[in-house]
Amino acid sequence: VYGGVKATPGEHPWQVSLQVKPVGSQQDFQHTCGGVLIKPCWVLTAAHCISKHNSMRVVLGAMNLVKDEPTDQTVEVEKAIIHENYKETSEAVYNDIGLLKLKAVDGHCANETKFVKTACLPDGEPFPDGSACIISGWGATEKSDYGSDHLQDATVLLISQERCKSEKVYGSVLDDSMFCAGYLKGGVDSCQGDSGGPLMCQRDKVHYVYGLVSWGDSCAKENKPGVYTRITKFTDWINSHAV
Ligand code: 4AZ
Repeated sequence: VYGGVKATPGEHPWQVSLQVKPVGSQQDFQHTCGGVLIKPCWVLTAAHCISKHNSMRVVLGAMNLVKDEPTDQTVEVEKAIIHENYKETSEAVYNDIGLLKLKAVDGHCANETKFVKTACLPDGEPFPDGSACIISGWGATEKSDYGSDHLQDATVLLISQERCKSEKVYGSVLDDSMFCAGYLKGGVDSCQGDSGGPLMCQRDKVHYVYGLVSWGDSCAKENKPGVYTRITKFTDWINSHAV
């Protein structure tokens, strides 16, 4: 996250770190993406984060990824589901959504605590353009291309499809599986390593996963806001697969 601040413990209890271990390697698991806990055994993430060949795990309740914290819950991924219309081109990433089913131990995947909670899927009501929403992640920052040990967050504003499809922004490669959020002047944005993580919007004290960090032309640049998977387009898909 560019232009963000350190998150506070328990502020983003649905945020997960998706970690991958290269096959046959003796290396430890490495953070690759974010994700969002939506049910005790289900995590939503970007399809482009899902590895076909490597074993994956999820860490819940974490703040500092390089420290073992008492709030951490580490859970194996039992299976991954990639959206059937997921497509990546040189221009854009379409339908960038997937689900991870966590492996239960003694009948439990995530244990709900102050630091681990599920996020709500959006109801029918869209959030208006200009709404202030929150992104979070361990991705690259203005201080480090390698990302941040400590979870960061920032407020971003929802940008209308019309503005984001203008030629000076992303043009017609943007489709309705995506939306833009951030600031056209730049400075505050999601970045590499934040992918798959949440963009949360709040209404009446309820936090909804409204977007997933998906792509963008670099990070925090003028006229190149972050592009997010539009969760309202996928609620039926999520509800039919995460069962
Ligand atoms: C990436 O490479 C990436 N500024 C993620 C988010 C954004 C750009 C790139 C949005 O994973």
